Amino acid sequence: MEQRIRALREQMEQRLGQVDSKEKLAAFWQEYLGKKGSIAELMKGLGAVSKEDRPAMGKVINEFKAQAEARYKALNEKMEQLELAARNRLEAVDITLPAQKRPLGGLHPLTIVKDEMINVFAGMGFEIFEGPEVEDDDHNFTRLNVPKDHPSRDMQDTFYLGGDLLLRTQTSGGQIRVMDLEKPPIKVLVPGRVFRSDSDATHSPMFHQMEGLVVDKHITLCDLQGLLDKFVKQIFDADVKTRLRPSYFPFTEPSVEVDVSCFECGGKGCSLCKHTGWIEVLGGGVVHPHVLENCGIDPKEYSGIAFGIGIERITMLKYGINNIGLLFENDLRFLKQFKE
Ligand code: 2NM
Repeated sequence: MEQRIRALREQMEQRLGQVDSKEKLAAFWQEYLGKKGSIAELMKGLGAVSKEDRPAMGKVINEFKAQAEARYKALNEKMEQLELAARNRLEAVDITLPAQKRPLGGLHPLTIVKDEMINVFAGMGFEIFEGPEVEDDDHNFTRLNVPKDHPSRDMQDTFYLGGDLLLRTQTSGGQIRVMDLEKPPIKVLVPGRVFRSDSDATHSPMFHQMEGLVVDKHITLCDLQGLLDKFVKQIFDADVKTRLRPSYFPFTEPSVEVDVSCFECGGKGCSLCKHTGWIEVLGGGVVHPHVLENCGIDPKEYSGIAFGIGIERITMLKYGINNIGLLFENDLRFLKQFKE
């Protein structure tokens, strides 16, 4: 029996070298330490050994068992370490890899230009006020010196909502509200969406306007000219000139149309300025005394200037956009060109 044990122990040491997986290690355990394994078999065989030899033999078998268990334990630990190392390799995260770039949106060209315009006027001390898009007839027309059934109401095709309500055709109702709330000096800018039943390459039924109002003592048309001259120089080009042409609005008297010298050709004449050297950019005038009166401001003491600028128009001129529809279609191929 001793010989057999020695042979088994040698065989076991050889077998150890071949164990390179958890499965093979489990088979190793079964073979030597399992219920039907070699060591259990040897234990059974002890019965056939003589009484005198039995304790010594049992000791040798136990030594074998302890050795097998120690070998198994060591291998199992080594196997677990290898497994952990393999898993760490597989799950490793390279924190030096650059992060995946996600597509990021940009500002709409109308927003870019609106912000630029607000910055210019804020620099001149204007405050920003916003009025409602759904206006009443009183704020949109009557108190702006456009009485009921007056033909100038036909100048803009209005979307009526029934009753006294309508979609504002300009933001001037906002200025009326400011004059109701505050006494002069007033210096306010009212940006917002306006609505007119009009649609072609340069007109959209919804567009954006920015109106301004200054009311104080001794305000004149000169102040308007100076203010708007500074505005166009900052928005277009420091070299552009302005010119005022007489015009008509019911809420201003005198009323003017403001042109800038063509920033494309410098005034020589080109397709942008239709060979006139000048481009119309906005309208304004001296606030009609009736409008001030309608807001409880004494026109003998105070005077005002007001202007209205179409944000789409300025945007189209600045970026050479020839169709207003492009500003509302939200085609990414168009919008991407304005990403900073
Ligand atoms: C324009 C042109 C001329 C204007 C007038 C007023 C108010 F409320 F003060 F009477 N707000 N806006 C005005 C005047 C607007 O847009 C082309």
